[in-house]
Amino acid sequence: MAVIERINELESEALAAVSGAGSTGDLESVRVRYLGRSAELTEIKKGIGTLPVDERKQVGGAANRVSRSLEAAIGSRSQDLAGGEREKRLREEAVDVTLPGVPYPKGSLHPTLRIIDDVVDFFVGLGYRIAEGPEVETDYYNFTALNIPPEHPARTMQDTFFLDDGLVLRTHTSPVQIRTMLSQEPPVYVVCPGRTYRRDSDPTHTPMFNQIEGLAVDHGLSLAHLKGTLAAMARHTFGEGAVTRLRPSYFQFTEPSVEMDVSCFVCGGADQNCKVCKGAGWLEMGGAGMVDPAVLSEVGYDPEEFTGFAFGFGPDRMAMVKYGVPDLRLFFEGDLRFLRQF
Ligand code: FA5
Repeated sequence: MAVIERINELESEALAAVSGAGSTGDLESVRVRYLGRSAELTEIKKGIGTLPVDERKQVGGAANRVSRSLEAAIGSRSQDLAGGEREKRLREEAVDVTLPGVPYPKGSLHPTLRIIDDVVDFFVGLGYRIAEGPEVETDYYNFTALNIPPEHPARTMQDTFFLDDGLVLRTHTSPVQIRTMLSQEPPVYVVCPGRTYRRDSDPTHTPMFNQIEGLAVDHGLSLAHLKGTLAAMARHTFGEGAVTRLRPSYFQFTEPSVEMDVSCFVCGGADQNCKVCKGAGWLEMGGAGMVDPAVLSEVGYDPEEFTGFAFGFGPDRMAMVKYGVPDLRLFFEGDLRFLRQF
């Protein structure tokens, strides 16, 4: 019977095509061609109903047998191909972990940030909390609450950038002391790093600079606690040999007030020509003192019960002396040739 012969021919043709398929994509085309909706075999099956009754069974049987045989052949070929393709992909995508890596440029920490991290780490290690405040401050927090009333000559000690509506760019981080004390009861132990602004520009002054404020308020704190804390901080930041000294100074919000120096860690005071300390043997780090009772009263703390000490360092200056940088303005110019040296 011609139809049966054709079915057998289709089988051999299709089996040859299945073995010849080189990829799972090819195999799918073979499946569509021989078993798909408009494949010749499918058409034959659709036409079975029109055949004479005695042929229907034979043709149907042959067509079904060939369909099953093709499906089985396609299934097994498909597994072989998929396995082969996976192996090929794994081979192609294999990574040689023994090859050297591709180096990529790395940034480094800004020298000021290193000092800030170092100093803040030290105080956090002592149990201090980190506090922050806004860079645009009200006149009240920047001056008045710090015992510097309007018209007081002490205001001229800091060249202020005034904004509208009684706002200023904060000239120091000391307003964070006030914000902290107003938001909590003693004991207080905070360290407050942040950006500050003054109308200054020369090799050791920039209009934007950083400060690190510290404040401790508790029962029985004295100048001795301040001195010990500052000395330990200097040893941590500049090395075990660092020695500190306090000089009398004046701040409206501390009484007594001191200026803190650290021994020159380059020459220790032994070299008249030292580039870092210029032969002085000492480097200035910042101001400090015992919190003025007027400031404690302003924030509602009882100055009879509590005492406190506060300090404000200039980490840019500290970085300048630690890394021997002659001009502070270099820190803020963003020149990569400069920054890459650290
Ligand atoms: C103050 O700002 C006080 N608020 C510090 C203080 C805090 C005293 C708490 C007592 C208690 P002074 O103006 O000295 O103090 O500044 C402190 C440090 O900031 C200076 O020692 C210096 O390191 C740094 N500094 C000040 N002005 C500049 C500037 N224009 N550029 C870079 N650093 C500066």
